[in-house]
Amino acid sequence: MKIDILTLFPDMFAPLFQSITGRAVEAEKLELRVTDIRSFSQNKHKKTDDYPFGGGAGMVMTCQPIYDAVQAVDPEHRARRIYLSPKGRTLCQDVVRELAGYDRLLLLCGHYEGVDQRVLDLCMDEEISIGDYVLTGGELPAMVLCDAVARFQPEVLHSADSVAEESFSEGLLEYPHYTRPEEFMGLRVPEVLLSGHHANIAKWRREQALRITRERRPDLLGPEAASPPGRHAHSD
Ligand code: 4FM
Repeated sequence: MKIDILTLFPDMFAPLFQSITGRAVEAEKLELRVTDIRSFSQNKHKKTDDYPFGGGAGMVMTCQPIYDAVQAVDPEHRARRIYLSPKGRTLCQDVVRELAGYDRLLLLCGHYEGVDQRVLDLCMDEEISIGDYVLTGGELPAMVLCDAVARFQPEVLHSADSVAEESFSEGLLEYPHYTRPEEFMGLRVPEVLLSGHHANIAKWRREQALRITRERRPDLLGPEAASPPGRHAHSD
C-alpha cells in the first residue's frame, strides 16, 4: 500500500519510520510519502492560513496550498482521500480493515481551527476521527491510521502475531500473556500454561478472553451480554 500524507509538520512523522512500520517501509511492503503543504504556498511569505470569514477565534488553512499539494501527489484521484477530523466517522478495527483494502490512501492533516470547507468539498472523499477528543492537529490521528492499516498489509507482521491470530479479530479482548521466569515477586504463571497440553491452553485462553471482555467491555459481546437478564418493561 502507498500512503501520501499532507501536513504542515512533516517532521512529526518520524515515528512511522521506526519499529514495525519502519521495517515495512524498508521492505517496501508500505510506501510512505510525507509532503509539506507549505512548499505549495504561492504566498510571498509562504503563508498557509488566514482569518475566518464571519470572524471568530483562530485561523483557517487556505485552499490554494492544499489543493495544489493534492493535485501534485494524486493528479488522477487514484487514492482514497481522507481528512482526519473529530467530525469524521469514528475509526474502529472494521474501518481499519476496510481502509487497508485500498491500494493508495491520501491523508490530509489540518491545523489551527480547521481547513477551508471548499477544499474538503472539492478534494476529499471522507472524514475519519480517531475518537471523541480534540487534538492540536491531524498528524497524530494520521499516524494512528497508518500504523493500524500497516498491520493488515501482507508480510508486515510475523505470521505468529498475524491479525487473524489475535483474539480482537473475533471481537474479544486479548487473554493475558506470560513469559519467564515462572515466578516473579511471588506471582506464579498459571499452571495450565506450563502443562504443554495445547487443548487445555486454548480453552483457558478463550475463557480468559471472554472473562476480561465481560468485565471491561461487555458492549463487545452484544446487547444480550451487555445487560444481565432480568425484568424488562414488558416482562409481565
Ligand atoms: C485540529 C484537526 C485542527 C483539524 C484537529 C484541525 C482528530 C481526531 C483531531 C484535531 N482528528 N480524530 N480526534 N484533530 O482531534 O481525527 Cl484543523
